[in-house]
Amino acid sequence: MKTLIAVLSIIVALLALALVPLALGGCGAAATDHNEPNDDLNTAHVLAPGVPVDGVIGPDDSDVFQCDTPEGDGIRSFIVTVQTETPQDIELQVGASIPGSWEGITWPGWKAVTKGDHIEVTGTLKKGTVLMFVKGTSGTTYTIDITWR
Ligand SMILES: [Ca+2]
Repeated sequence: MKTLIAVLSIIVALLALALVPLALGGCGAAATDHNEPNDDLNTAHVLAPGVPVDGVIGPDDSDVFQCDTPEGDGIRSFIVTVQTETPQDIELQVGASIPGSWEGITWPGWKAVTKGDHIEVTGTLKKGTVLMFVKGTSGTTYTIDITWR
C-alpha cells in the first residue's frame, strides 16, 4: 500500500511539472511564431512568392527563410520585403545557395535598405535558392515576403 501511495505521489508530481510549461507558454501566446523551428538552413521556412508570412523574433533567435528561383532560363530579379513597425530592431541578410558552387552560402553583396516601415533587399539570380536571415530584438514582429520579376 505504501508503495502504491509513493508511486501515485510521483505521478502527481510529474503531472504538475508537465503543466508548468503549459502555463508559462500561455503568457506569451501573443508572440507565437508558427514558422518555428526555422533557426538554420536545415529548417528554413519555404516562402511561396507573393505570399507574405508573419514571424516573431524570440530570445537568441534567428529566422531563416528560403525560396527557389522560378522555373525557366535566364536571370531573374527578386525583391525581399520585411515589414515591421520597428525596422531598427530587425537585421535582414540575404544570400543564396547556388547549384555547382562549392560554397554553402554565397553572399553577392545584396544590401538591405530601410524605407519607412519596411526593409528591402533586391537582387538577381539565375538559378538557385534565395536565403533570408532575420535577426533582431526579441519580441519584434514582422512580415516577410519575396516576389520575382
Ligand atoms: Ca527561429
